[in-house]
Amino acid sequence: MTGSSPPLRVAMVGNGFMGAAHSQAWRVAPRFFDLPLEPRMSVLVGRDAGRAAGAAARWGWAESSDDWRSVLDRDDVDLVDIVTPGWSHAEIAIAALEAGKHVLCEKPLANSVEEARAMADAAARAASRGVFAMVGFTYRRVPAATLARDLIAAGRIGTVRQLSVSYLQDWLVDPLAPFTWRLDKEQAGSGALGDIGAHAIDLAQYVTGRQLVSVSGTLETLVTERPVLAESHGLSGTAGVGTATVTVDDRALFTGRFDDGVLGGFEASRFSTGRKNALRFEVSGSLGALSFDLENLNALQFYDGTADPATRGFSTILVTEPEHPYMEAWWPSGHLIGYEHGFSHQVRDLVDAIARGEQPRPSFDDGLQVQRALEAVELSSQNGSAWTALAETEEYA
Ligand code: SOE
Repeated sequence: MTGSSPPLRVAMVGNGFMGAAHSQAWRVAPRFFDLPLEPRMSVLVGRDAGRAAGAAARWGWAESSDDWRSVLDRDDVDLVDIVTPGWSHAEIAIAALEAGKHVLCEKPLANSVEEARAMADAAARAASRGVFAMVGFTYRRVPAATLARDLIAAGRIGTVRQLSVSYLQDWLVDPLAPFTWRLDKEQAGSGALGDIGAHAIDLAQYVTGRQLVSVSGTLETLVTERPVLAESHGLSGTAGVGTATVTVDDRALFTGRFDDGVLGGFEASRFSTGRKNALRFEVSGSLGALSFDLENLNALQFYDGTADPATRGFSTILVTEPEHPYMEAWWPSGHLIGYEHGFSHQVRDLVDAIARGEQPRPSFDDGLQVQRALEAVELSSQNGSAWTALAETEEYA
């Protein structure tokens, strides 16, 4: 516990699935990590006052509000955590940074490159005053993924030659699954591409330390009309009367060229029957390879090509040792962690960076880079999968 540390008073805007995950992290992180500032769960903001009050009571926020702007006027709020759909990120984040609040914003950063650029510019202005912004690509903080990054940076697989990254889910396989905000371009920006493909892009860039420079892609919508939503539960909900038109992709397939010439293969789909939350990568190098699957998130597969040929093969590293990233704070070796721990690690890293007066990563510039990749894939798909440079997205915006 950090009882004597100065407070970091947090307001969270949004109260859906991500609101629950972030609330848990704000509560748990200071109990397992020694943080230089003590997070206080001050205000939860939701559009519906009754729901916001209920969520605040359940998750442990001191107060609730139905007006995010009023929170920005308060002196007793230091950080705004944005867990709303993409369409509202830019407006809230820019206003919060201008009001002198640090910002944590869910991914993808925005619904367009234009919005993401405005957010990155606001973040740069704020950083010059010691106010910081971070985007929530939380899977960087799964210890096995962080370890993969460390091993690649240490040269353990030699020169990276190829990689493939996929993020596979199946919650839209049923054509009667109702229309939710994630299927509406106005609200979500894009479909599988932005919702889960954004994670794949960020993770690929983070783990390999490289940046995408051009892409060639195809987007596909497999079910174009769905029943309207009666009531939402988790990602989906119950169907009401009437239908709505799906305006985003269900599946995105693309290849991407990195700045050092490496070619990567990417897939993001919500139609991968049987795959629930399978974010996978495999990176192959001149001396070895690494392979990861979020559905088995405590494990990292490592092929050491320098080992004795008689016994070498992919081996499983159980990433639960105190020597592994973040793991010293948790349980004895072999006692597994879960999906939610990445959010606590995100809080730890954010709070540490703010206390040190340093830019937390992934920054809004990192979020802008991913947004440019998303927009380049969309442009490419509209142009018969033509290779499209990320730079072209700035002209397009
Ligand atoms: C739904 O596809 C979803 O909740 C995404 O929105 C999250 O970003 C991802 O982490 C899990 O799946």
